[in-house]
Amino acid sequence: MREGMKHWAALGLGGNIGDARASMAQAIARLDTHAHCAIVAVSRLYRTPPWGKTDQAWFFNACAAVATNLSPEQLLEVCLSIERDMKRERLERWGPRTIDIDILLFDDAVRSDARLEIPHPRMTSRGFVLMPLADFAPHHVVGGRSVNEWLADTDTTGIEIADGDRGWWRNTGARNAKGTA
Ligand code: A4P
Ligand code: MG
Repeated sequence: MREGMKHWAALGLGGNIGDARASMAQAIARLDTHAHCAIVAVSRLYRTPPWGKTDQAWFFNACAAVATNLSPEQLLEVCLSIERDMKRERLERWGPRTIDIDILLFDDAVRSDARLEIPHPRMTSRGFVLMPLADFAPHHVVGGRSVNEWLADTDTTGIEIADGDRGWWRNTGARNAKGTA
């Protein structure tokens, strides 16, 4: 954990419009260059069949861990502003999107209000969240069970590794984020 950054958060990223891989890389790079956040782990990059609304393009998904001294609300604001900058289209629930950034975990916080629910309410039933999260936090306990235990009970049919190099986000992301972080 970087000095002064006392909190740990896990984020889930996904997208299925345009160059979603580049958008996700850019989002992670922007978080890493933020004055109050530092990326401490990134999962492999996954290619996943659409969940919920199935008649849409496949997604790219990944997870990242961030060290931060922001509050959960402030971190959500940072994530939403990155989404806005990347012109995310919010047309329909569970529908196509350029980029979606969810806060999955924030330390051991449990909270549920209209604006922010932690742990993310649907994370323990989604293979596209649990598989990447298990790359760096397999033993983290959520709702009484480890990430690996939830994963063992989850349908992961069709999920593929698109890039097994955990540094997949560095090239495109760092270049694109320059001057915009
Ligand atoms: N919000 C509350 N809690 C949180 C949290 N923990 N993290 C609020 C982030 N935001 C949180 O979000 C609406 C509001 O939720 C935010 O403004 C915040 O105040 P949204 O992202 O606009 O809503 P949404 O994403 O359209 O709906 P929802 O239910 O969050 O969708 P999901 O759960 O994100 O699912 N299939 C595959 N394969 N891969 C995917 O990534 N994603 C979805 C979207 C569906 N199917 C998918 C994928
Ligand atoms: Mg969301």
